[in-house]
Amino acid sequence: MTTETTRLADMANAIRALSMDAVQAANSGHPGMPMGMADVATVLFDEYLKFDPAAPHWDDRDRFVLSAGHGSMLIYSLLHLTGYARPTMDDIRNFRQLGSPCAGHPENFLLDGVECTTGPLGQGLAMAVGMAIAERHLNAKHGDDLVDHRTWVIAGDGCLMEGINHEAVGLAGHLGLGRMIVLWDDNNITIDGSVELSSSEDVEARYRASKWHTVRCDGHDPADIRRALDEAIADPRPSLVACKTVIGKGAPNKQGTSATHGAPLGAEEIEAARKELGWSAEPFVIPDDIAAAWKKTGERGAAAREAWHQRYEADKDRAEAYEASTTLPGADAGAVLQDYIRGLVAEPKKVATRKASEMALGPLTEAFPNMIGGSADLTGSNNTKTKSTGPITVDNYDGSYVYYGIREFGMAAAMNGMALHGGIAPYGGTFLIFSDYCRNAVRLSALQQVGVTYVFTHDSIGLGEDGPTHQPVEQVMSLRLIPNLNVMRPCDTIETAECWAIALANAHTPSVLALSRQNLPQLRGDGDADWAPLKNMSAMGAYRLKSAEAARKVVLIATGSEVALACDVAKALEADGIGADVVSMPCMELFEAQDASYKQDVVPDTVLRVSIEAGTTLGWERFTHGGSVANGLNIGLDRFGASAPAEQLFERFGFTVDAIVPQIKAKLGE
Ligand SMILES: Cc1ncc(C[n+]2csc(CCOP(=O)(O)OP(=O)(O)O)c2C)c(N)n1
Ligand SMILES: [Mg+2]
Repeated sequence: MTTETTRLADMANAIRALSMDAVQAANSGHPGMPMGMADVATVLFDEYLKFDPAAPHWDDRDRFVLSAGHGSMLIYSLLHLTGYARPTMDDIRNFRQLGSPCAGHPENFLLDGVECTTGPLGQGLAMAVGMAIAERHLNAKHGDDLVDHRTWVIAGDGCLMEGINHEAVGLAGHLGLGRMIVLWDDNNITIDGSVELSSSEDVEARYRASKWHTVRCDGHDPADIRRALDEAIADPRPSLVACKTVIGKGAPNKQGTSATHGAPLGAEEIEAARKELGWSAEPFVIPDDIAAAWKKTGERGAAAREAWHQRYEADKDRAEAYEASTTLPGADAGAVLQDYIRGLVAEPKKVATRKASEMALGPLTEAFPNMIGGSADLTGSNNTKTKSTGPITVDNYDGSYVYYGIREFGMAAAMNGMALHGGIAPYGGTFLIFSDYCRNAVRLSALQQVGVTYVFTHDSIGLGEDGPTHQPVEQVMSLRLIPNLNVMRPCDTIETAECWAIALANAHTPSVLALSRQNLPQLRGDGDADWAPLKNMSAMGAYRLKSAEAARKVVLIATGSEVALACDVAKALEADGIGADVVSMPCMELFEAQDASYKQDVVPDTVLRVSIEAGTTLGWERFTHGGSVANGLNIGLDRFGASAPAEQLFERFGFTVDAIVPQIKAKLGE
């Protein structure tokens, strides 16, 4: 062997040793994938990937996504060996243990160099599509001098088999994201055994049909890997590099079988692997010469980063433009909406909240060109497009609107990727009912702490004639189950604008806007103009929209389209001398975050409380039950809807003054 071949083999074996030893120590984990892809990853990091462990957030770094997140020891090994501050060797020793950043699957919020959280197969690759869109978009704006990086993905058979892969690959091919390169760990093995057990697909043919370039290589031959990567880089299309590998490569008795996929190799097999690989070092010890070789690899990118900084410093105007266009809206969003909201106070508008969202997006997208919108083929229904947002196309990445096609999951994952890339505030729409199609990506927005805004319209039986397949029942409440997600259901134009301001102000908490198809009266306005600046009432999560006139006997709590109904119910009760507060609760999560005295003031547990929401009642008890009075009422819908005009459905399912008032009176014993 030449010294160069030996050097690369030693470096790859360091990954193999760390991976099998860490999994053995944890007595859980996945050694097969890191051992199989060690050679490919070594060539990638040693010669191709643009990165600098000393500056892990450098804007123009290449993005590396380990989509096959179960192979987490691969990325932990790479980060450690190339000189990132973390993980330390102790972190790796504590792989999968409480407190170690080396979690079971890679988490973006635990380690620099982990660009996104992976483990749910397929989503890493789909997020990489969003990163690649962000890169091309910013490149179109600022040129090669400031934005010129690639997005590399390591994906397994599972990532390519998942449904989301079809969406992601279709979108990337259509948009011609030529700087995205997927390295497929083509080992023909999944958990159950051979891929042939479950698939007969010609993966490469599918990619080619979706306008991708494909090339094959021997994933254990550095020269062949180089040849394939060079070809991938040279081709203007996104590339799939099928790397033929042996899972668990180096474990003499288990390699090539699913036995290496997700279990420790065992002391005996590790001993045999050490012999096979010629690796005599103790566990968690890297021989000095090999550690030095890896260190050098980690220092390779410093020059490129330095050169980038020099270009950045050289042109002050360009640098300022870059900073301005990559700074997220944040709290400025609220300021931008002030005039618009004052206009609504002066001249109330009765429109659907999906329309109110479009109206708020007008000034927002004009003020913040880094808002990239889109819809999964429901642009006209989700009202996500504004005058100032032109499409992003293969010929013009400078636009700010993505026609995602009928790809809800792909859209949501791509939005996560854009947000993770940085410099972009993504938002995208579909019908609320199809949030279930992209739910795991919504969950990953929350877990990854990224500021993605979901515009989910047609939020209840109020959508009418499309019927129960399209009418959300459990969706609003079930989205509220996801931690670190603000689910907002505004009741009118002003609340919708406030919710947009909240969504954009939270760069680390994603938001769902649940918006109506049907027109809703504007309920806010009175007293709003007294504030300067305007007070964002929705930011409290819930607030008293109307105070009882007669002695207060009931507090009505409602969201979205049912707030107007609650106002009508209150009016009827007041006519009979029963005082009723109306509380609008656009966001349960934000209300829960308020202090106890505010919560007690708005939703006192000394008065009968009644919730009204055209959806699942489960969960509302926390605001209506307990305290010093009898348990309250939960008016909602715990069955599927029906196909009919909206007004008839609200009538049929009891969302009327006539149906609700007697129930409240009975509770009060009146
Ligand atoms: C969406 C999803 N479904 C199932 C799993 C559980 N799972 C983890 S790895 C894996 C097999 C993946 O096979 P492959 O990508 O070929 O990985 P390899 O065995 O080659 O390492 C499965 C089913 C998961 N992590 N995500
Ligand atoms: Mg596999």
